[in-house]
Amino acid sequence: MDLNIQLEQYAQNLYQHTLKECSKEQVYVVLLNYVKQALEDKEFIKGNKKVYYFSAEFLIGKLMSNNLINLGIRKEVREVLHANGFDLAEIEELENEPSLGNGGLGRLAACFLDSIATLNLPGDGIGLNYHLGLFKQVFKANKQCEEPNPWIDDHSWLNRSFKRYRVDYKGFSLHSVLYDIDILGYHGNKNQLHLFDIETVDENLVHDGISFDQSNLLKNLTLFLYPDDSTEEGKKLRLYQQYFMVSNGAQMILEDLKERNIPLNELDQHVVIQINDTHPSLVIPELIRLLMLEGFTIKEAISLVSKTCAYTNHTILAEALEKWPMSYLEEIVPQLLPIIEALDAVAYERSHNHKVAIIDENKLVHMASMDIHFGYSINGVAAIHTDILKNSELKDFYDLYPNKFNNKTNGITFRRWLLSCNEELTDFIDSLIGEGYKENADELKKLLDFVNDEDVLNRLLKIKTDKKKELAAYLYNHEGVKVDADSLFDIQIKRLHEYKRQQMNVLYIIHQYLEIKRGNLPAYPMTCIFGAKAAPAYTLAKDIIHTILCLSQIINNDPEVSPYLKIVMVENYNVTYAEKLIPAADISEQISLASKEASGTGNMKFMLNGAVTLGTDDGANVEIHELVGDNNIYIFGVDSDSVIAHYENNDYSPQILLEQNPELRELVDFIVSDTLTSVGDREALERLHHDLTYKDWFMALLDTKDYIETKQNATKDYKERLNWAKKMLVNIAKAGYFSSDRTIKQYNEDIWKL
Ligand code: GPK
Repeated sequence: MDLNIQLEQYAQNLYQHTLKECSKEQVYVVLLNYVKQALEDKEFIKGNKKVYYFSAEFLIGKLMSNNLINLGIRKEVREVLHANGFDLAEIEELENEPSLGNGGLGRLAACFLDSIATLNLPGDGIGLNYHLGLFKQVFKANKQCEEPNPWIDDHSWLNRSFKRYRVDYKGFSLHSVLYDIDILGYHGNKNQLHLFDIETVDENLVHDGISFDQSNLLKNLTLFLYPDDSTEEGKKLRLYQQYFMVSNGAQMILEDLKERNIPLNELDQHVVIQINDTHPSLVIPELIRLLMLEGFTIKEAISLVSKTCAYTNHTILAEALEKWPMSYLEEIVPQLLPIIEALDAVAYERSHNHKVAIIDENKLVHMASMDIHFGYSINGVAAIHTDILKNSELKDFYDLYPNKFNNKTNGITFRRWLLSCNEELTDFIDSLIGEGYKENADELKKLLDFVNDEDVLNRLLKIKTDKKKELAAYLYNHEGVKVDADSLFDIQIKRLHEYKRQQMNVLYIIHQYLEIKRGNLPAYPMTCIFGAKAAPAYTLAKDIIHTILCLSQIINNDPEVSPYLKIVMVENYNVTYAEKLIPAADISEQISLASKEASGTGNMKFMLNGAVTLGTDDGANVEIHELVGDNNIYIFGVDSDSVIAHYENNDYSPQILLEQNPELRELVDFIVSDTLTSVGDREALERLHHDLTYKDWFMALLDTKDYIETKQNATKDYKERLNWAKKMLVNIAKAGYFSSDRTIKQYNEDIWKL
């Protein structure tokens, strides 16, 4: 039936209005109901074997635009709405962004769900339905404050399921409820994201920002993602959450097999569980426990589960490799302890090496160790990351199980990160090489035919400028800052972490500020944009945000400086913001300390949208560098082997660097200058200054000089507009490798075998 007539019917049924009479909010609900029905009418992807992607985070972003694209009706919907006086972009804007993730790991899970469905593979996500999400970031007095981020309302994509399970903790049980979100493949059928919850969560428990009574599980279990774990109670709450996720997921999987009359001893032939980082690792002992309840011996259960589970590692930072005290497990899930002890014994029998123990001498249970011993695959997320796992971080495990280790370089879904967020560029690419690249991303290479075509290069520049103008208008409305769309947009958006080195970017900005003050004007005016949330208990990360906000206040209000330099730190950076920022970027900042960024995925999104990378040879930057070649990327900094050697020899000293390098000292000292302390909190600024001077654990000062020089070169090159456009074109053309469709094909061929 005609789309217009159908939407009119929804408007009539819901509001007794014609479309034209509806408010924007009502039009959103009309569209939501229409699309939800269209999704309901789609078939589930079927198959003999299915992957379950277990993840604490699913950073799915708004879903309307992507569902319209995958249904193949976005343009048609736009026209119908337009004919009725509405702008689709404005309607899409009204959707709340689900706050179910934190950073790259959660966004990767979301891209993977999209690609799994697009490749017509049976695969569902398993996670939790956090009511208040991570947190909403607001800036007050140049500082990050945290507020709850409620995202669920009457009009969401969640579908209530009838499935319910009982999850036993020591002394009590919780009954779950389940919400499902349909995940539609591009022009295809659907899978689901299953989000478990309890019925009794009480959002009114929260007061003063995001604090709440952490003891009352019935009311708080699924309030927040990553509740504050600086207290013991908070740590335990995270354990309660993890067990809730995996027990529900495991029960659902076994129930499904039974319903399909599949004998449970064939588990591994019908199910793969992909464990996304260590948060879901307890699924291993839980599944073993459930199988034992079904009559399997522990030996049989271990063997089955070991053929079913696969683990992905996302970092070499020790802080993210979880270790749980046995005493917590005893207190919360005592039923798992004998199983974990048995697993520890098997691990020792196999290895005779305490370095790969599951339970260490301090009675800590190492989740990653359990995953590696009792999963059949362990993968890193970029080539260099997997190499570091094999050769240093997890070397003892690699020696034990060389065949389990494999690399799966991350990817991104082009549906969201090109088709949805940059329609202008998408249409232009369509006009040059056709639409084949939407199913087969490698075809983007055909763009290389146009690398000397001036018309094409000029069109590319024009599209970039248009996206920058759009962003500038948005920044003016939302951040109250006027930026010049003709300046170079330099963007660093990612979680705030010392290893990602936003503080090094700060030193660059200070350098530019001081130079401009001395009358040395830059080669090109620049707008430096940041977006980042800091973990609420991560003091130094918050100090870095504070410094950026203070700098922006000083610089943007200085008439001598602001024509050449502007600083914007956007509030509450999230997926929706990324979709506006990335298409408008000229330079993509990927400046982590070599060896520390497992992959990065923002780097891929920028590249696909024609930004040029300024980065270290770290994570997937290494593969980007190989693909685009030296001329189309700006690489600087010490390499990962040297960094690893510095840590091993313990020979890095920021103090010595500062003594030898007065220019560097001037930059660092500016952090505690009168200029900055006049607008900032002296204590916070001094803390950062002190850290950089005496500790600098992630060696920002080691690369600062090279970073500044390389960025100056990029700025100079940027002036040669056509030459720069060639770099943009090559980056887009070579981005095909980073489609998550490619990544998922490799997961399937090497690990899942669906
Ligand atoms: C890695 F360990 C973790 C974590 O807890 N959260 C997270 O977002 C990221 N990550 C890595 O930092 C990125 O380099 C990587 O691209 C991303 O996971 C996806 O693999």
